[in-house]
Amino acid sequence: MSDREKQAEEPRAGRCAIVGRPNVGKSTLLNAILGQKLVIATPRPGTTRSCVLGVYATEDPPTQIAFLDTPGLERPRGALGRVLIDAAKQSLADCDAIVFVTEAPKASAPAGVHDKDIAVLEALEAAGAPVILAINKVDKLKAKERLLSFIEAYRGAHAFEAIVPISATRGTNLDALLEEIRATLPGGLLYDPDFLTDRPERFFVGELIREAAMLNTRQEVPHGIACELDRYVEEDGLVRIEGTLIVEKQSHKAIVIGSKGDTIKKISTEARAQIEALLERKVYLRLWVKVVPGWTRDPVKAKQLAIQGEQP
Ligand SMILES: Nc1nc2c(ncn2[C@@H]2O[C@H](COP(=O)(O)OP(=O)(O)OP(=O)(O)O)[C@@H](O)[C@H]2O)c(=O)[nH]1
Ligand SMILES: [Mg+2]
Repeated sequence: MSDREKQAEEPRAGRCAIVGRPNVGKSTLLNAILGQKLVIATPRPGTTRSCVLGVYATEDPPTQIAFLDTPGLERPRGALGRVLIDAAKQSLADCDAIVFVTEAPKASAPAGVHDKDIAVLEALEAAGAPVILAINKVDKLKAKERLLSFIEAYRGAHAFEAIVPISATRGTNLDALLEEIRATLPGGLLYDPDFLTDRPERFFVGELIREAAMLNTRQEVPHGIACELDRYVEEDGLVRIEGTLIVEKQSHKAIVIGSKGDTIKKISTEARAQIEALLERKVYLRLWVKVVPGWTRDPVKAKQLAIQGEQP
């Protein structure tokens, strides 16, 4: 066996942050790599509010990649925006590799590096770890030849380890992306073989409730939704959960409840189905809605509510 072949089979492990501007598909990518739904993903920018670890492991060749899903990086808007950006930037410290996710260009987009990616790139330069560019959503690309000039523009903006066009929803090219990440990692293994995440089940329960609420509301309402769990007990083979959806305006509370309570009922039914799939147990779920006026603009409340469920 040549040295090169031996190196290719050596165990390798490390931490890899997944970063990029909001809505490019970071969380969808993590779920696709793990082959299961771990983190929430919605069509609304600003879905992810804190960094979540998800460990990808395979035996062939022995590899463990501790991915960190992060909130989208953008110019901060309001106190909540600052909390999200601080969390994403912190994830860049101590990582062995970075996957920078961007989106394939829309037909109407000007040529070159996306405006909002320029600021993300500045944060990555400061981090110093090798960066792999993943160009996501290539399934939506109509004019494939645009991809070549897009790649050229990004190549000129940073010395990427590799540039890999992918589709997280279709699973396209994820093996190639994993191979590129693996090549940047140090030797050895780090984690217990069945270690998946650093968060307790109840964190993901709160996230699934927030996801259902975000998916069933429109405009500025999803941005200001948070979820707190008031009760979480296991008894008689079922899990009893009571949670409060927090909104920032009285008018938003009316939207979340809906006429005759239709919307909150729908949110509750969808969240319960997702939670039952996660816990593999029957779930009793009761939801309340509370207004905390302007919480996304208050630095203390934004921090508290954005990191709900996080271990102290
Ligand atoms: N067509 C297509 N849509 C995708 C792909 N990957 C993600 N999406 C969609 O893009 C939207 C945003 O996905 P997320 O995974 O929540 O994006 P994110 O980057 O984590 O967003 P934030 O957490 O807000 O920063 C969702 O509607 C996804 O279904 C893809 O490969 N192709
Ligand atoms: Mg996300």
